[in-house]
Order: sequence, then C-alpha cells, then structure tokens
Amino acid sequence: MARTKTRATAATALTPDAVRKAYRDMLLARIIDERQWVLNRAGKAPFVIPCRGHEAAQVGWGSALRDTDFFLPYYRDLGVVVARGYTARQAMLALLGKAEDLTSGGRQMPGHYGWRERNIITGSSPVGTQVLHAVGIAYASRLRGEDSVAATALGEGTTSQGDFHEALNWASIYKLPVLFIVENNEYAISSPQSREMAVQDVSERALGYGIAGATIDGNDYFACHEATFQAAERARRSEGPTLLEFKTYRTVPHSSDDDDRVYRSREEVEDWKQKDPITRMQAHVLAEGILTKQEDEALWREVKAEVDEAITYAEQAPYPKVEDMYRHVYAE
Ligand SMILES: Cc1ncc(C[n+]2csc(CCOP(=O)(O)OP(=O)(O)O)c2C)c(N)n1
Ligand SMILES: [Mg+2]
Repeated sequence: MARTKTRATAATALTPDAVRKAYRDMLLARIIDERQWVLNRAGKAPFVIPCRGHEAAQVGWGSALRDTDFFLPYYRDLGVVVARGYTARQAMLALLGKAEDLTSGGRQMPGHYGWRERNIITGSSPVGTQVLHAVGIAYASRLRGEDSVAATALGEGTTSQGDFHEALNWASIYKLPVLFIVENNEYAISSPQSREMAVQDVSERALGYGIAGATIDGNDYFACHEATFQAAERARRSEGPTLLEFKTYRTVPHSSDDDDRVYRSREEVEDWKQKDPITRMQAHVLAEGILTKQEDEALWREVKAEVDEAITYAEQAPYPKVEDMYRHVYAE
C-alpha cells in the first residue's frame, strides 16, 4: 500500500467541546510534566521521563480511539493516558510511589502506565516489547470477533529493535487491527536519527511489510487525531495495520538523569520551542472563538490549581505497607 506524507492540518469534524477537551488535556499533561520535573530537582521524586513537546501527538492519538480499543503506550505517553482519563492525582501518586497509585500500588517505575478498566496495558522497561503485545491483543480481538483496535506507541529509535520488525511482519500477514504509532523526536537518548537508521522517514519501513504508512506533523493535534482515526477505521474494516509516524521533538532532556547539552545545540532546541504544540493549539482555540482570552487564562489557572492540589494530596498519601510487598506478585 502507498506511503503518504501529510504535513498540513487535516480538516476534522471535531466539535468545539472536543477541541476544548483536547487543549485542556494537552495543557494538563504539560503542567503535570513541568511540576514533576520540579519535584525531581527538589529531591522529592527519584525519576521523571518527560512528555514535553509530544502533547499534540499523544493527545491526538489517545483521543481518536474508542473505549473498547486497547492502548499500549510507552514511557513518554503521559498525554495519551491523560486523554483516557488519567488525572493529576494519579500521576503524582505514581511518581511518588504511594500505595494509592493506580498503575501498580507504588511499585512500578514512573511512566509504566497500566489501567485495566480503561484497557491501558502496562509496558516493560526494555523498549519495544509493547509492540509485540499489541499484535497479540489485536489477534485475540480478531479471534473473538470483536471490532476493537490495538494501538501502541514507541520512539523512532525503538523501530531499530527486532521486536518492531517481527511485530510488523506478523501483523501484516494476518492484516491485524493494530496501529503502530511512532513518536519521532529525532533522538534515542543521545543518538540522533542518522545513527539509528538509514531512512529519512520511519514510515518508509511500512513498504517492506506491505502495509500503509504515513508521516504526519506530530505537533499538529488535528493531523495526529485524524490520521489515527482513519487508520483505526481501516483496521476495523479488516484492511490491515498502519504505521503512523508523528514527527515531533522533546524540548527537554530524555529523562531527569540526562543532560542534553552534550549532544544537541541550544539553537536546535530553541527552534523547536517556536513550534510548540500547546502554543499552536492555543492560537487555534482563540482564533476560532472556542475560548476567549479570559476563558483561556482561567483554564490555565484551573489546571495549575488542579496539579498543585494533586501534589499536596500525593505528598500526604501513605506509602505501601511492608505487609503488602508480595501483593500482585504471587497468586492469592
Ligand atoms: C532493549 C532496550 N535497550 C535500551 C534501553 C535503554 N533505553 C531506554 S529509552 C531509550 C531510547 C529510546 O529512544 P526512542 O525509541 O527514540 O524513544 P524516545 O525516548 O526518544 O521517546 C533507550 C536506549 C531499554 N530500555 N531497552
Ligand atoms: Mg526518540
């Protein structure tokens, strides 16, 4: 199937309410992210893996699917889980390893999102394992005669792992209802894309498997949402998997343990900050009259207050009890 390249904003039939929610989710992910970083620098949170810069891509794909679909995000995908209903409180409880943490009762590293009720499947720390899990889940949906789609995300560096190629091969042979979503931020920690692969666009890899592939402007919420929605509809019609590449950039280091000054220039980072997905969405909602300037300012205050409250709540929440150490480890 042909590979397409989309860089323009797609015309979508989203209601003003849906656009407002998407903007709010992007903003919530951003503010949670910024505050988590501060908590790390203050010595309160051991490890943070930021979503900053990826919000349009993440909320874009996270909001384009149905409740009955399956979500296999990767560690950077805070925006995806926020779009599925994950709250600031849940994010802070997980970050601080508190007992009430929804994803693992305070046991997992931050960024390992799992939420059974919302069909969010937790990932493992070796990159790319979720891609194979998504294919297995899509195959199971097919065998059960359901019309659900499994969507998984990964970084562009992870497309050089064997798991990714095995997953695409199998999914393409059986035309499984699975979406492979690559959030291409040009780096795998310190390795630039040119050291990860010899192709310009990750979507070129779709050709080798005979499946649909597209490169999308990953800082454009509407383009990411539309591409995901259309790919999911094709999958539901048994037309096979799609490899979507969302070109974006993380404007901060890989993790709280990384120093990006050693491998990329400040000019490059500043250049990408000028293309910030939230500023772009904000310009859209104001220009379209979806929010007035006053309503926008009120929204930012509301979201910041929500995150402040979540931090206070999570800091006061109890840690898991020692007696609970083996819960969820052995059958009970
Ligand atoms: C199999 C494996 N190799 C290496 C690592 C260490 N590691 C964690 S994240 C990462 C970079 C992945 O880059 P990319 O796929 O582009 O995603 P990004 O972090 O840029 O979003 C690496 C090498 C790992 N977790 N698992
Ligand atoms: Mg990357």
